[in-house]
Amino acid sequence: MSPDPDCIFCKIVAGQIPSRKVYEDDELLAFHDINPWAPVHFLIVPKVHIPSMAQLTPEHERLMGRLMVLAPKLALEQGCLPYPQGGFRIVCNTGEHGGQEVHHLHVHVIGGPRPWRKG
Ligand code: IU
Repeated sequence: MSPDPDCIFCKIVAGQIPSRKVYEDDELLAFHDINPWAPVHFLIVPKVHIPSMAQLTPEHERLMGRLMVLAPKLALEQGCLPYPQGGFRIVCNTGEHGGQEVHHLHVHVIGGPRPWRKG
């Protein structure tokens, strides 16, 4: 899917809006959440504009697999302690009832010592 000119995460992907980058490759971007719930809180997004998990098709399996394998690696790099004493939470809000506010698929990676503000 081509970039959505009204999508804030497409603008972050394009570098039109700055972000605190955690990781980037040709398909994926990770950046710190501007309103963190916990000591570690970053988002991983596919660079292509997919509105939410609800639009995923089998052609996205490799991309989403890469995203999920990347998450634990970046979590450790960002200061989450190793499993099982440490670990992290993955959240992917989908649609209105899922609490999704930004309609460009993103996975929250949240961790660090508790208590956290949410969850
Ligand atoms: P959602 O509810 O899963 O859609 O959450 C969107 C998240 O994106 C939320 O935690 C925001 O703080 C975060 N965010 C951001 O990091 N940078 C932005 O420019 C915007 C939202 I807009």
